[in-house]
Amino acid sequence: MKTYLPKTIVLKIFGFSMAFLTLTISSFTLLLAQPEGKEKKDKGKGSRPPSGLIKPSMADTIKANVYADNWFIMYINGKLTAVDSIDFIPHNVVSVDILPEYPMTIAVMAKDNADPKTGMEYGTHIGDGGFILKFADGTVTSSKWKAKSFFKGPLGSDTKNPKVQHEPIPDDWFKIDFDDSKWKNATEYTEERVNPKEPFFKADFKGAKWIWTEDLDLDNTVIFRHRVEKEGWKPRWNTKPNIDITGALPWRNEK
Ligand SMILES: [Ca+2]
Ligand SMILES: [Ca+2]
Repeated sequence: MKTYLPKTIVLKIFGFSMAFLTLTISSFTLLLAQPEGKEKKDKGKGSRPPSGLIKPSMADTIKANVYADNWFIMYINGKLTAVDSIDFIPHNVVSVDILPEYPMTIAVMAKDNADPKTGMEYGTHIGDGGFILKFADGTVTSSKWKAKSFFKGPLGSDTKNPKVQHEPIPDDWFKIDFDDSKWKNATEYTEERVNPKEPFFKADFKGAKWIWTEDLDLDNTVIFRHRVEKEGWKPRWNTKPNIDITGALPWRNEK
């Protein structure tokens, strides 16, 4: 016995198969076309710099860990780089990525928590300072740093009749060419003396020394400066920022 499918059914099956095949081919073509289209779009956005330009990458950056009792502001090569995000307590570690360029001039203003009129905190308490820093390039605080106090008090530790001494802070204290040659070297202190709080022990400060002036208690505003040399160093990158920050730092308008 011979069996056959009616002509209409055969046509329908054939038509369906053809439609399925066309759909498959067009999907495949679309899939192939997509990466090319995306690539073209990215190129249009200018992800690739003009030839000859080399941008720094995250691999060129280093980690900077800083801890101040109680507050600091840090400039590197004359540029504002980090500010302690918490003025007073809790004591915190500020950890930021920096793009190092050598020679590197580091300028830090550190402040103990002290009333400008009495030099004391919590009424009649004499608080102490302390500063420590470590960069992943091996830069650490030590007595090789320069240190100078600009606010001392209460003079003679006299808490009954407190007197203070302020010295004007030079406008250009953070600049690369500021002359600190007559400043004394910083004094190193032990960890026990400064008594840092928990966050200090969670960050890498290995090899760094606690520093301040020779008076950890009465000197309340201290500026530290240090220059890191790296002979023969050249940046791997050749791009420079075109950023004007005069409006962002109104107290620092360049003349
Ligand atoms: Ca103090
Ligand atoms: Ca303090």
